[in-house]
Amino acid sequence: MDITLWQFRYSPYNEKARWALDFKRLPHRRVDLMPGPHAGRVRKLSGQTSTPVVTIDGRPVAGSAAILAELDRLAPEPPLATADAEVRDIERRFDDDWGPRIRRKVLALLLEDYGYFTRVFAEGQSLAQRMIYRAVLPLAAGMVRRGNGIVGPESIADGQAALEEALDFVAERSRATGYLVGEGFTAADLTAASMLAMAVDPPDSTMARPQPMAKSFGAWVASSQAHPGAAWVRAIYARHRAG
Ligand SMILES: N[C@@H](CCC(=O)N[C@@H](CS)C(=O)NCC(=O)O)C(=O)O
Repeated sequence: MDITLWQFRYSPYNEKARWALDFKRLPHRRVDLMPGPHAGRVRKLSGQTSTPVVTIDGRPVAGSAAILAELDRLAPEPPLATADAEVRDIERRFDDDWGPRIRRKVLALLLEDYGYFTRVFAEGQSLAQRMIYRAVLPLAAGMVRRGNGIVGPESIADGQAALEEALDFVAERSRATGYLVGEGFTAADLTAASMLAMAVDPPDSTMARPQPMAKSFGAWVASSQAHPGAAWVRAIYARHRAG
């Protein structure tokens, strides 16, 4: 099976696909794309512009939930329980509600420092590409804000509220067994931890942002570390995020 993941490096949805591929121990190739310039290539591959996209022997699967379900079908062991209604429900809540809201806060903070924004989103690209990315960023910033629903201070404050709700949710929900559904690791844990990694920045992980962080962004990441939900994210990463 020839599998390629077309990805952004620092995106929780892309992290979901990456994590699932690693969890299933499926050999694959990763192609790093830069948000913005990615659009033409991803549209050609999949008929839409959103990442992640996985191609399996040339067949595109787009969207993190569809990718997890497809990988669970292709490689049933170890299972992610993507067909379980409770798992799907939690995955959807993070994918469609908490994730996009938290992302607004993250992007608003990152856009306060164009140099750091470029380090995060153009990491791994050539020097020339990073320079061009940095140069056009002031012109593209409005588009990034609009495209992600950052329409004013309320939308950013709402991102903070979403983070707090989601951290409380995982702390409460994992209290009995350490997991969000039942007694073992599922797509619900993978999804929640990937989304919350935006704020928790699990150490030595594929979601750890370049160091040193921009000042206000670093202060924000530091501000939630003591929350029991953040401790849960770090524990899930330490226990289940190999690769
Ligand atoms: N519901 C989608 C959301 C994916 C998503 O929002 N991807 C963002 C990166 S975090 C993206 O690729 N944005 C660029 C675009 O849509 O053109 C999923 O679960 O994969």
